Amino acid sequence: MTLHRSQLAILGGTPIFSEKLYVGRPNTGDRQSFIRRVNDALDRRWLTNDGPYVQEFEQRVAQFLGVRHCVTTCNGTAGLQLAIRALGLEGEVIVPSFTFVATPHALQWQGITPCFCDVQPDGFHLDPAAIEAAITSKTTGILGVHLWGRPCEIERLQFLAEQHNLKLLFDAAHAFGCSYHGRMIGGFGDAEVLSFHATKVLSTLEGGAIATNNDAIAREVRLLRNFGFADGDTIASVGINAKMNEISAAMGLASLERLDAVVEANRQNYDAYRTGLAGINGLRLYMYDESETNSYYYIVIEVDEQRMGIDRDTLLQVLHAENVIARRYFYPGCHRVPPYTFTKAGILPQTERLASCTLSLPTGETVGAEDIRKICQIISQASEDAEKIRWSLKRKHFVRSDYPTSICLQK
Ligand code: T4K
Repeated sequence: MTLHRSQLAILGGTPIFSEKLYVGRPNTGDRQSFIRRVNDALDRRWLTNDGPYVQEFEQRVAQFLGVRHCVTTCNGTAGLQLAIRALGLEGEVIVPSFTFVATPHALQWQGITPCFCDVQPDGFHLDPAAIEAAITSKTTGILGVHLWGRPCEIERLQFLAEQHNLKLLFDAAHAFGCSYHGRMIGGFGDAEVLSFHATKVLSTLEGGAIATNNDAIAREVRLLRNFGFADGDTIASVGINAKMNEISAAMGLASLERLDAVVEANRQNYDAYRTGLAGINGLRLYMYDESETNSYYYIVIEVDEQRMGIDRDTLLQVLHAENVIARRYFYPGCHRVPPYTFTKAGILPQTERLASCTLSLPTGETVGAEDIRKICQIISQASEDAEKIRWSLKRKHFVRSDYPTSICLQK
């Protein structure tokens, strides 16, 4: 199907997709094996509290990651909270602002101040130079984020942590199935925290895990996730309830069984986007490092308004009008949202730049090559029609806000 210029929905045409296409549409695993396990769990009447599917899932994930311990949790945020507690973090912890708000929330929730640091000038991970400048006498750790499945500069962060006697924790919510220098993410730093939320490449509906090679940390997070119970009667620490249940673990196992197929679908989608977006002036698709193992799960573009003729937010409106529900992950940057606005504005230039020009596009098993061809056509068309779109939006805004409804004749 060819998209004609006059057909862009934002200019009055019919949306090219009749149903909404989402970023983060869940991959649902092997349905038969999920349902079989749900029935087993119901028959067994063991539904949570370290059940057999949770144990099997933990073993399989640990094996897959090549780590000594995988301790599952009810979600990734709780995993971060437990890991932060088990590492004994306090005072200030250095963290990027360009991340999902769960990262600083997990610190702030425990009375620890997230100390927002800018990301590298040419990338989207914590900038080691900025970290070094941000370390104070109150700093106890660095919390790096492997954003969009791309690993941080782990070696440099490790070096800084050792040099300044800081703990090193990674938010690996996006990075299941990705490697750094050939080793799977999960085994770096003092611990790494994964998310298995429904929108992630590996899903347990809601869920997460702490992966670590440190026996003491693993033991502590196991206690913390179960009220601090060391055994039936002994309470060893002030824990919470952050346990994964059997239905989630059943989904995790079913999801692991389909992981290769999901990654292959993601890879094909990434290739289709590369082809479809090539040659659009001012548009950059963030590439994967092919020398590493990737899940290819995040399709992120950067819009250069000057060269493309259209800004990111207008492109977002164009896509939404076509039922392509692209997302501005992670706008506007955590330092720009309450309760974190105490951070001085303007001191994180690269974060602010990224927050204003990046867009995440739909991918995953529910998105096909033909869908991607159309999405790329819309983006290309938006660039060509930028002037028309701008005028159309200005006119709509002007008509809506500046005139009484009775004389609103234009659409
Ligand atoms: N650290 C980082 C770096 C993270 O990105 C996250 C979570 C965490 C930590 C915390 O991990 P968890 O505690 O969540 O395990 C979504 C996810 O809920 C969240 O897990 C994820 N990151 C974040 C990046 O995205 P929202 O607020 O954007 O969710 P929502 O409801 O807008 O849905 C996202 C998209 O997925 C939409 O396009 C709709 C689609 N969707 C969603 C669900 C739940 C579906 O199509 N079906 C579904 O069932 O946070």
